[in-house]
Amino acid sequence: MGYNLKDIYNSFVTEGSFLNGEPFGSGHIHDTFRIETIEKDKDDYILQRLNNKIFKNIPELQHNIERVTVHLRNKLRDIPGSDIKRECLRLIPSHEGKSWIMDNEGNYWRMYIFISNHRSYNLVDSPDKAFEGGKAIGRFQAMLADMPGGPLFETIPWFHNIDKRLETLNLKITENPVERVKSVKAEIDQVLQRAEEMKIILKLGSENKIPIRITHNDTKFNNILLDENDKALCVIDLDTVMPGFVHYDFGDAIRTAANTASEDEQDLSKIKMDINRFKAYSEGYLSETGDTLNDIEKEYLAFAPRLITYTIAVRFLTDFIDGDNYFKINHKLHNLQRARAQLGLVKSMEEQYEPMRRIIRELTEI
Ligand code: ADP
Ligand code: GN1
Ligand code: MG
Repeated sequence: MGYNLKDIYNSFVTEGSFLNGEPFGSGHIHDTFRIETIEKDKDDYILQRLNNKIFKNIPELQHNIERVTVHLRNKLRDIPGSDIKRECLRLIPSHEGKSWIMDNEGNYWRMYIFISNHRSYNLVDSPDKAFEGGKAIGRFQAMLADMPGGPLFETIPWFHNIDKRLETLNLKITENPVERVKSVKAEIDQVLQRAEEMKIILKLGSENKIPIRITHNDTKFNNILLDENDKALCVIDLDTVMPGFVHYDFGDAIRTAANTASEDEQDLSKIKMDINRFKAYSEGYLSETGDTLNDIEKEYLAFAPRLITYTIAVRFLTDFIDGDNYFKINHKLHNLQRARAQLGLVKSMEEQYEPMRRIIRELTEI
């Protein structure tokens, strides 16, 4: 991937001069680079080659992010003491006035200011950090609740729709494109056994018992940056901000913030959901959103981590069966390893479902 990062960088309106660019972070979707500038008093940048196999309409995707970040910045301006540059992503315009460019090879690129002095965690090691994550996502949802201008574009249709995800899994099992189905019979069984109970959130939605709101839809913990004191700083990775149920964000954050092991842990005995971190995240989240959620939304928060962890397991397994076309992988069995780890986490959540429900009931007084 010999991209000419300097030329690409110079297509955007920047303050500092290009010093160097290195791969950065551990996202599974885009190619992300940190650009350092020569002048020490100028910002660094994050430059991303966008994955347009996954996101089919980059101009609409970018338009969503423009709308969301403008709205968040307007909100932050009204809050005394806000550090607007670090609490909200800022897109850098190109010389043509767009928030993205296309290079000569047809790659799409965008650039943000690098959020300085942040901390990013793939693994969370304390209830305090989980609490801060909950506050960050709760505040993010609350600030977007009154965004003007009609619904956001759906950047990936049916993103968390478990019916559609299972349909795709079944299709890939039938197609068996790379002859891997036989090797994953046990995992397929574990998925299919649970399929029926996972439909509940969609059912509540279709009965209008839970509303569609603006949600982030990719709240894994490394998409929530903390500051140098480990306090909530900024929610990033806004590609999937679109209409959704609050359960998707709550569930995905617990999947990562309360897991005692990494997302792809090979030793399944290490994987547990830590109930203290579950409680802390819930406290942080509800401190920002408690007043806005209806009783049914609150009641089903305890179920949400099971649904989203299961959904991600289905997606990893589907990608494995499909020959690894979606998620970036580090080795041949990576998606299978991830699917197994996520199924292990689902089991741990099932075992602790009653305490999870009790915690939510106590915190919400429903
Ligand atoms: P992906 O969809 O591939 O996960 P992200 O937008 O989440 O892409 O970016 C990947 C990583 O780059 C993030 O996890 C984070 O570590 C880092 N990152 C992204 N944007 C910024 C930013 N504006 N400032 C600092 N770090 C960032
Ligand atoms: C991807 O973009 P990233 O790495 O933050 C994925 C999420 C999955 C996650 C699993 C657009 O998130 O849905 O939950 O990997 N994002 C997209 O780690 O598919
Ligand atoms: Mg990310």
